[in-house]
Amino acid sequence: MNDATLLHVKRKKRPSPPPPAAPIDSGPASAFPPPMTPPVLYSFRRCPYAMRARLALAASGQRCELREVELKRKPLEMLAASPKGTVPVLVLADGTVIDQSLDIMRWALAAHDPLRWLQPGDTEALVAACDDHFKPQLDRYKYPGRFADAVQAEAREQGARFLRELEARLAASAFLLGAHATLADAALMPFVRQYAMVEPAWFEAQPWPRLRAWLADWIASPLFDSVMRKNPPWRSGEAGIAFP
Ligand SMILES: N[C@@H](CCC(=O)N[C@@H](CS)C(=O)NCC(=O)O)C(=O)O
Repeated sequence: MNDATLLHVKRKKRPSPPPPAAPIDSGPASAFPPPMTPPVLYSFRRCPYAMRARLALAASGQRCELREVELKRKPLEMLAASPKGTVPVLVLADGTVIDQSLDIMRWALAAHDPLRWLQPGDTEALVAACDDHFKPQLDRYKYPGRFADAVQAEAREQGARFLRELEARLAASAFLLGAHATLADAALMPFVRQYAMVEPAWFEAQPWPRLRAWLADWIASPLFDSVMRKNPPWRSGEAGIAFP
């Protein structure tokens, strides 16, 4: 599958949806060759960090056992693997734990990168600007009532500064780092989406036509759709969901 298939849904016929996710069945004991144990992904559907990890895992075609987490009731198995208690967490078959979203993205894409998301460029700087500066402003902006109005207005403006930079990039090229989507687009998209959802009418009225189109294309893409399916919370002892 190439970029166009995944991202430009409006220009392409939407493929028929994949079959519903089913619990992983490792098959009969006699199966040959022996089935590979997929990595376990602890994830929370609405978490933007988990979304970016799922996007990269799906883009790479890396099969996982997805365990949907409730943040108020984190599984002990997840905390044993990663005591810091944030999602996403990926636990490989050999016990290796990867518990930073960006590292999960890089791990998946290093194994298989059919969409060529790993590209030289400003990826680190863009992701750091998003995670270290934009995200804290987004948190102040998105919780009405938790902060004073003036704090919220200032946070919206601080966030808007970052989005103006993204708009300028998208004026120069179709995606943040060039002519096709890369890890940077996938890593930032879930956060821009959250910002846009705080005050949709206000966001729509901003002079950011390219950013809006970029976001709309991502949201409409089969790839995004495939990582946003709803799954029941995982319970200890149960099989997770086959993902993607
Ligand atoms: N730096 C981490 C941040 C992950 C993160 O903060 N995830 C949030 C959810 S969006 C979380 O799990 N918070 C813990 C909690 O709310 O208890 C990463 O990139 O993976």
